[in-house]
Amino acid sequence: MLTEINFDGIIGPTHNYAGLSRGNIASASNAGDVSQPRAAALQGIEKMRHNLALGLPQGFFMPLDRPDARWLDMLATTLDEAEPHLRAQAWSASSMWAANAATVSPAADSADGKCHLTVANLVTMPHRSHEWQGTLAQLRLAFADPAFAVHGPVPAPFGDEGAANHMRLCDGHAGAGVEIFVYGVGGGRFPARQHLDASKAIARRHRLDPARTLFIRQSDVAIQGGAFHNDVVAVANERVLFTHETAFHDRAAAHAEIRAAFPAVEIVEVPAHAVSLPDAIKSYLFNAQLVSLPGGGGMGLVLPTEARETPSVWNWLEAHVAGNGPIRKLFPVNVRQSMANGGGPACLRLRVVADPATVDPRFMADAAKLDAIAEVIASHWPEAITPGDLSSTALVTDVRKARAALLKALGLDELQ
Ligand code: SUG
Repeated sequence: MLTEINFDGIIGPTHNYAGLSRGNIASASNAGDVSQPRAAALQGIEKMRHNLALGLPQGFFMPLDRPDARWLDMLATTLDEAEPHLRAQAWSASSMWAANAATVSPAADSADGKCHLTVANLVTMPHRSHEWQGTLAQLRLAFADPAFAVHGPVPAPFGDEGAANHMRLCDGHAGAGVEIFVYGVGGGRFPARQHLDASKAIARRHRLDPARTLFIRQSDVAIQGGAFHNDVVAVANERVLFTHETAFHDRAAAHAEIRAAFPAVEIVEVPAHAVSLPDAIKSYLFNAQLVSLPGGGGMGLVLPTEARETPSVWNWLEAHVAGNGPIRKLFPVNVRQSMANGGGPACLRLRVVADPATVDPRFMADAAKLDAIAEVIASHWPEAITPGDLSSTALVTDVRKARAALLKALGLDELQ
């Protein structure tokens, strides 16, 4: 049966704070801090356990091979000799943010009836520009069934950041939907990471119906305020679009276009006077998983604990839940280690509408498997990484062993 599956990126053993993402306020302000890869990865597992316990199908992706010596080799340098900025870019565990792995169009939206996935090129940020090769290898394995079509990246220089700038409205996940691609226009202090030409190329490649495909411009205010992806200011699930007032460039026109394409839409907009853009970004209110609770329980919002700690946000949410809004339940989860690099609950997952029976079972989670993964993490992931540790050869050996142990535990050695 077709259902929405959330694939979370398992947080890799090299998780660290190198301040690599310009325009991402958390990444910049925590640069140089000591990271806790073990705690980070266990927080990610805990989130998966939580969602599985809600009755939501859950999958996962493996961390990539980092530090990426092959990439440094292409730059004619080595882990020992690389300049510090290149070394940090080679070490990044940024593939944990699976929302940036690919753009996914469910089968019902495509002319050929296949579920299409295009791996994101992530070319705007050097540390993320070398993720797609490892991610593509994994997507080809997980989604090898003929129900899927897995595509390589859109060519540079057209920046593509995957599902983080893509929303879908539908009556039930399995049915045909309206796909909304949100793009940014450059020229400001911070880069626009999703380009319109990339989004259009993906829509063509996925054989989407132009009548059910929208391209909407992200507001400069949001980008320059630190919303480096649309999923920092908006999230959609089934008929609901949950969005901040400042998310789109031309708010009224965007809402009108969305209503015209999908008349049943329920737009839940948080006004800036209730929650300021800085509060929305600091709390990651919108970087939440808006999920349909099994058994007709309405929708729930799996959101970071930071949202509970931000009074304007929590007040708005409590009033919404107490009223007649579509979000019936709030589930704060602790993903602080990821949050400190600008990655909330929604960044950590990629949504794929699929029949779980068509997915390679090695990528599907159950409680026992999550326990086994947690055990590998607890015994192999480093407890802490300081900026100076990135030049330690002993640490390189340790993190490679850690990843190899995980691949082995899951029967995924071919990703070595
Ligand atoms: O690309 N942070 C990521 C966070 C991605 C969040 N994803 C979504 N919003 N979907 C980024 O900016 C920081 C890494 C560092 O600074 O070490 C980083 O890459």
